[in-house]
Amino acid sequence: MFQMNIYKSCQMRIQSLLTAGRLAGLLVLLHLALSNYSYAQTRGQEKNYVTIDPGDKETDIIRKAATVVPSPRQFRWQQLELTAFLHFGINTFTNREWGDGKEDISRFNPSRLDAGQWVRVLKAAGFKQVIVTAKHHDGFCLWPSKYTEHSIKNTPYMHGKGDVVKAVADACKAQGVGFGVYLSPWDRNSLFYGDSAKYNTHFMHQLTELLSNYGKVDEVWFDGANGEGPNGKKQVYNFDAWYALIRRLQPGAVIAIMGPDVRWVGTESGYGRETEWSVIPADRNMLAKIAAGSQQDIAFAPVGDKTAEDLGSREKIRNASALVWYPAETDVSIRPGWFYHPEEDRKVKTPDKLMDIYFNSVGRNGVLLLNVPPDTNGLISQSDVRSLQEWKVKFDRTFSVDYAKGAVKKIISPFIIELDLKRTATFNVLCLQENIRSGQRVEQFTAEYWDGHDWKKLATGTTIGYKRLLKFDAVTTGKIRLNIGSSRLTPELTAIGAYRLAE
Ligand code: FUL
Repeated sequence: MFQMNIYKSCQMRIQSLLTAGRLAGLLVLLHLALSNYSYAQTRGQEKNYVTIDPGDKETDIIRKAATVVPSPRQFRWQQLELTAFLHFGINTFTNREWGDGKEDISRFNPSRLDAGQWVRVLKAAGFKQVIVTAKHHDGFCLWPSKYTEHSIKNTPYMHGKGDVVKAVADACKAQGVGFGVYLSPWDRNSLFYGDSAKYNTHFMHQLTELLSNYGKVDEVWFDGANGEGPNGKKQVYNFDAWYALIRRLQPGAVIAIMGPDVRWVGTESGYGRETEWSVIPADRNMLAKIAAGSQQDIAFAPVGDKTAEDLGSREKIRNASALVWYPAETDVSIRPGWFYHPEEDRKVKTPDKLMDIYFNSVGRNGVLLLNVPPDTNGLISQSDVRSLQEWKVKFDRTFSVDYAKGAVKKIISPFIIELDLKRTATFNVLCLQENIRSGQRVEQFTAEYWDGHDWKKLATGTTIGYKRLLKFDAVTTGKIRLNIGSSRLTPELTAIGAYRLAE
């Protein structure tokens, strides 16, 4: 059952038990993870980080990189594929993107707020987890925090008795959707901000409220904005203390962006990297601290520019002192802005654009975090609902028929697999997945099809990771071949699927 869940997203699973290669040491064939999942779990170092020893040669480093695996919470998160952001707050009512913390919060009064509708719309569109902006940079709290007056408790909404964080948390629980909170470290309202120790304590109080009073929290999202405090004082965030608190109160939650579990992909366009490694260089000193037990289980310390073109190739990891599993989250808004603005009703991303974003985020080894901001009524507006619905129809039509399902697989060599579809089919999408519970390994591949006389190129690529989607001009064929040109260790694929993009 569990295995079914893991691999459900690509309908075709390589079912044959071609696991002769289980015998370690043998240079084996493509491991087919459905059959050797438990094996993969018990072998290797099973950590989401590894240190590089001074004597390690490049081959040792590559092998180490190939066996770094996601933590259970990272793995759960990766499988969600689609997560959503709900930017909602005082900015919704002032029609701004960034409030300055001086807003008149009596303007916050959604007339028909229905968090059930938010979650329903998103769930129907395929989203598995939602993150609400409990507090944005303006400091306005969507829950009745005891630690500030700048909160929903002092607005006309429900005569101060409203709690939007609770409404979202309850709707998520009722509908079986994951729940997360965005708590902006930058707070332009708090008088403590800039007085580092005081503000850090204040922030811990707010985090404690959010992590204690709303049931299970699956993701905590921090951005890196760090503006000046009053009088030009610089606020230094005590991230370590915040992480420890989150691990204590909500051990299952991934901590994203300014956090140890999930990395910002580096743009807000919705388009991830062509080559996306989930294993990247880390700071050895930081890892040493983890090992010492001061921050059990917090492996955070990636180094370098997160927007760079290449984060984890051989070139990048060659001189690393440590490596960490730190996967990419691709955040983008369905509209130009993060908050709702009526003038953007006609600028909502089209279903085709959303599909393209899916291919270039989830299909590039990332998780999509799509922002869908509720309007001043407190509802997701019709323009957004329509676009999401139409996208979902296309999505289902595209991925409901896997032309490679039931194909006969032939292992030609350790790095070549051939699929005989047993009929001819016309398709223009390939879906490849690696068994990331063993590590991310594939560095280069070419997919081909048999045109009746010869093998012809379909697509080439570098990384696969959790999922790689490839689009090409439609072909009609009875056979597909996958050539792994380069892999850090024996590749383990969990899926090869062939689909036709819906018109
Ligand atoms: C950024 C913020 O400054 C934006 O307003 C938005 O919330 C985005 C998701 O994160 O850091």
